[in-house]
Amino acid sequence: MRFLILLLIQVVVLISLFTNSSVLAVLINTYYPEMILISGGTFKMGADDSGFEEERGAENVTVSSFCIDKYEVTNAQFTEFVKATNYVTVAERPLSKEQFPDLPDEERLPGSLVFQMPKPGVKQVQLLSWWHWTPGANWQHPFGSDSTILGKESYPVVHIAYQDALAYAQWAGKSLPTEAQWEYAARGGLDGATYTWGNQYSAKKANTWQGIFPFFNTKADGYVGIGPVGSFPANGYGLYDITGNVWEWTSDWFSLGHNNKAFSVNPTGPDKTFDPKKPTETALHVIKGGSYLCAPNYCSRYRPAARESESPDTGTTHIGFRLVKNLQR
Ligand SMILES: [Ca+2]
Repeated sequence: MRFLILLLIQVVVLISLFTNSSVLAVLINTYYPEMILISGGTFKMGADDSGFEEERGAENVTVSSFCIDKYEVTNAQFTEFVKATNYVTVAERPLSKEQFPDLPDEERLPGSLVFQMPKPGVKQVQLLSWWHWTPGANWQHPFGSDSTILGKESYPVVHIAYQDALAYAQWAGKSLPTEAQWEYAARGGLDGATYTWGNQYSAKKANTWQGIFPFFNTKADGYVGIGPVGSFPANGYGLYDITGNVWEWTSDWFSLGHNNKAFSVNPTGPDKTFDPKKPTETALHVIKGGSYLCAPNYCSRYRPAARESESPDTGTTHIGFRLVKNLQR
């Protein structure tokens, strides 16, 4: 049945190329109500004036029409996947002796990195010292074994490593977005704008950090941590939390800038990864959108052009994902 629906959609995609896409939109809305049909087009990918080297070399990029999830994948959706497949996430597996030969056994326990605000009164901390390896932290226990997602079914799932997101995508019959698909969708038709909603920062448009990161959060946007998906206004294409709340995996390898994408159609990223901030890492994927931990005084990555590299085996309390459905093969 699923195959027939997909076949039907592809036939309609072909017809739509010559007529109009309203039939396709109705079909998508019927069979994939959790997704939005994004009409393909050309946009300026990246930002030359943001002050971040990795975003430079903004170039025209074209993407074909595709569908993308309206929301970040939620705890409820991930629960369905795990119930159906008995999948065990990376954070729930012990660290192997082969990969980490020097670690003592007690440090091989399953776990993940959890953000912790410095203690009150602390005014200076080392960079990244707010991340704490926490045994027992995983998608079902985001802050360690004593924490729970009960009552947080509509929150985005977190502590998701790249291969966890891929496994979910395979089960759902969808794909991780390329960086180009993600950024085109995130811009919501506002080509060249700094934010998904325009050019002025607003605490009311996305779940970000207000106050001085990492020391205090004024909660001006209503949330100190992650919030239920859809708590902030949608962008121009009807996508919620595409910036802020949690970072989202893309399928591209990370490298600096965009010059390799000039005038390209449906780019899938460079052949290999390189991030001068992490010179020994050879496999880093692009994550997009920033999170509830992004503050104006720190990383400001709640922008469609913003990008960061992440190791595929790293989840943390602020990385999740959303998926696409490609309409053309
Ligand atoms: Ca997000």
